[in-house]
Amino acid sequence: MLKSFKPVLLGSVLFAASALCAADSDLERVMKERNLSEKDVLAAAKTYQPTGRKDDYMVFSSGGQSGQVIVYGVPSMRIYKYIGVFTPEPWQGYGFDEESKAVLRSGSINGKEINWGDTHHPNFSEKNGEYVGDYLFINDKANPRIAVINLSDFETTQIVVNPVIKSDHGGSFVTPNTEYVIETSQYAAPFDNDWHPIEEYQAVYRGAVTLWKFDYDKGKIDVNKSFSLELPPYMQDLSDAGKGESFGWAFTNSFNSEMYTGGIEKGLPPMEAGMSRNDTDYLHVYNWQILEKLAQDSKNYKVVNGHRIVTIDAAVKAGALFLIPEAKSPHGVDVSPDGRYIIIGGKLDTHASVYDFKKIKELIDKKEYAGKDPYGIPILDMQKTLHGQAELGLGPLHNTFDSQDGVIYTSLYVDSQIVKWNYKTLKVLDRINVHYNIGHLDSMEGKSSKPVGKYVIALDKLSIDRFNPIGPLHPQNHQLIDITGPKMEMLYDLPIGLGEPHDVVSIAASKLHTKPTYTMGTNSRTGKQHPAMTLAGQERIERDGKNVKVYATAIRSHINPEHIEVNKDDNVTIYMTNLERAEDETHGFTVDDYDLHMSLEPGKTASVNFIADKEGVFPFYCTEFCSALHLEMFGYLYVKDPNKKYTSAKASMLKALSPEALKAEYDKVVATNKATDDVIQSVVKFLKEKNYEKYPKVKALVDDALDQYGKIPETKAKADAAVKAGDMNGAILWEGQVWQYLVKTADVGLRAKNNLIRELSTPMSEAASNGEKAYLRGGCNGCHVIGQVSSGPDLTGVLLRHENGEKWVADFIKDPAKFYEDDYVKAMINYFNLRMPNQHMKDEEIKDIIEYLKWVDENAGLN
Ligand code: K7E
Ligand code: CUA
Repeated sequence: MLKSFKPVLLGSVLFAASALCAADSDLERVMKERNLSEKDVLAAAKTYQPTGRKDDYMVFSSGGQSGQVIVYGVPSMRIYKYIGVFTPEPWQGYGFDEESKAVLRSGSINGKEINWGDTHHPNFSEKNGEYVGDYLFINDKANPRIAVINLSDFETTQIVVNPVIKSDHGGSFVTPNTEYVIETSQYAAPFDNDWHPIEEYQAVYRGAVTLWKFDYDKGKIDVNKSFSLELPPYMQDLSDAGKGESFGWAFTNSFNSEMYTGGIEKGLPPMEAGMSRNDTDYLHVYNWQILEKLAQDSKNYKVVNGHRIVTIDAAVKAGALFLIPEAKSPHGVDVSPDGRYIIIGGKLDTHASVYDFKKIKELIDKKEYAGKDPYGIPILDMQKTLHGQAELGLGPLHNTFDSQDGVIYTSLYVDSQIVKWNYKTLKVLDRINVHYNIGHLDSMEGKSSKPVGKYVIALDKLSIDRFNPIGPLHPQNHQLIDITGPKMEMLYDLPIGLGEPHDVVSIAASKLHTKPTYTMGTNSRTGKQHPAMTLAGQERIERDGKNVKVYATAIRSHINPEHIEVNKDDNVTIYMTNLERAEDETHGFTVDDYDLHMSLEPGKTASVNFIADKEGVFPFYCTEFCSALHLEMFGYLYVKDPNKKYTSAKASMLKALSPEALKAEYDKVVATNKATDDVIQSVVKFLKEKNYEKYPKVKALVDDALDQYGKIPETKAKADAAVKAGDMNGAILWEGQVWQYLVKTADVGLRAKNNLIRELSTPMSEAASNGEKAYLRGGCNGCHVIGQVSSGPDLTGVLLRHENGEKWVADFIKDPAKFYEDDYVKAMINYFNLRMPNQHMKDEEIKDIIEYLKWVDENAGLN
């Protein structure tokens, strides 16, 4: 096996043709030890991201019963974030600070707080049917709601509650220019909130599709401009919006054309039997452009719970609603990228059905109907609208598309397979086993009008034997499959440890434009400036009767104020602004025992509100390990009962230091500060000489460093004043604070310097870059550290150290032993007590290494 392995790998991405013998024998050994096949290693090479390498696609997965959205990368399948949506998420402070609570609580239903959600279908904002990485929408099936997530910071900014339906499933689907977000009911129920017995099912119970109007510029659903269409109680299911040819239309499945109502407890056959009795159910076809107009005239709609519902009658009269029989109990309905075909998974049928919108439209235009349903909705003939059916296997559920014309991938739930087929020719092309019981699947941007393909992700419901056991509740399994070749290739299994994701959507990472930090004082949930934004020097505590407002700031590494004193039962609000401007300098904030938390990314202002109903002393602290003095970033909340008498204990138990000891300590701090400042000055000199202002990223870091540095004079003045006043203790503490600022300045300054060096270094030629790789592969860095003497000599300038340096170095690498008796080399061997070994470099590699060393010399001045 290993014999046949070499040629495969030599041609592969994993190793350049110049791979060393040493390297592939290591590989062979690891493969043997870990029992990996060639295919495994190839799959690893296709998914592995070396440290620092970023993913090509970002995947947004519904979090199922967790009520959240999970974000991971492709091809690495590394998880990036869990976005709090319908459920509190403490890390982000979601549901624990006031700003996010306002969002979460806007999802309350009829006054009841809802703290969980069953998320099913995420979708991106679209332009011309193509994904735009501005917004993500997701539905909650259990408590029919839609959430809007702003992709500039991956935060949930809006939740709307459906006023007329009681559960949803066909959401959230987006029309091609994000005009509307579609949400369709699942289980029929009365629109109003009254009691209606099941005998009134056909008369009063209803389904509906809600068209939520999206205001793109505001990034918000406009509830007042949104409306619904009344539908029969057929148990509507998944939906999709038409595009291209079918623009303006939308399609929704259903599974209870029987209008069966169950009653197992009364001895009646169960729902599952009654609802799968008919051979066909109904595909609903409706035109949202016509409905939009109908919703402007009150004779076409009724108002329930303050919401407009266009009636079935009005929609039928206007030619905006039709039914087409579909194979019984279907599940997914997906419109092809060009909008011409509508593909429906059979679920209980082994077929997928392909409907041709052209044919549908012709029948509609000719008003050629096969009949009417009991609600008067025209029915179009199934056979006359079908392009055809393809026999795929057991339990076809969902579809996703490829960049190749006509190519589609369909999940088979019962068979645990993905079938690749062509919806135009109706031919099956390939199939692959997945593990196990797949629901949705998604190729990259696979449901947009321009699918990329490349990979398919299989969302497997069961994972049984795939992972280490973690108890009876198993993770879901998201499998990554390579679809670039004629045969699908399994690459990777990702256990999902948070809820049952139903669906994912994927987008090219380049289409996401996230902000690195907030504009100072931003309320991230509104995107606007927070009215309680507090800048340095504005920190204060305001009291108005029982209402106490604390305007606080956080910056490495203190919270200001550090002591907050309130009376028992005061209504306390702490507004906090993170004054940091540097990326990734997040602080968190909590008050112990009060069930509060906020996450403060740089520039963010958030707040916590609570009734101080418990008397005592409560530490509050920063919850992100933000600096070397993060543990010191805390303070105390004192809650005092104003009606109680307290006895005081002895104030201090420490003996005072002698004046000499104090003076010595003071001198030591001052000397340390001087030394630290020298380091800073050398960094500043370097930065200035190299015109750091020209590099925005470096400049941002330097600005941040100067922020810290700028606080020194004021602090230093306090120290000096303390010396004058004879308060040496105070002087030491203030000088200590000066040191804090110096250290933070130095920390950020050095980061700026490293960044600048990266900016300034000349780009490596291909040969030099190959040389660096050969250098690393050969393990040269084990002894030689560029820029510094290590267990071998520094190689900076090595080419200049010898006459005819390039040749000398090349010869030396080729056969070091030849030089062992050479005077210079002998001296080196003695000094380092090591001999340069023969690394068996090929000539080409040696040439490249010389190029690399030239590059090192060119950039030597940057160290
Ligand atoms: Cu689970 Cu789209 Cu809600 Cu199918 S759905 S599996
Ligand atoms: Cu701020 Cu830890």
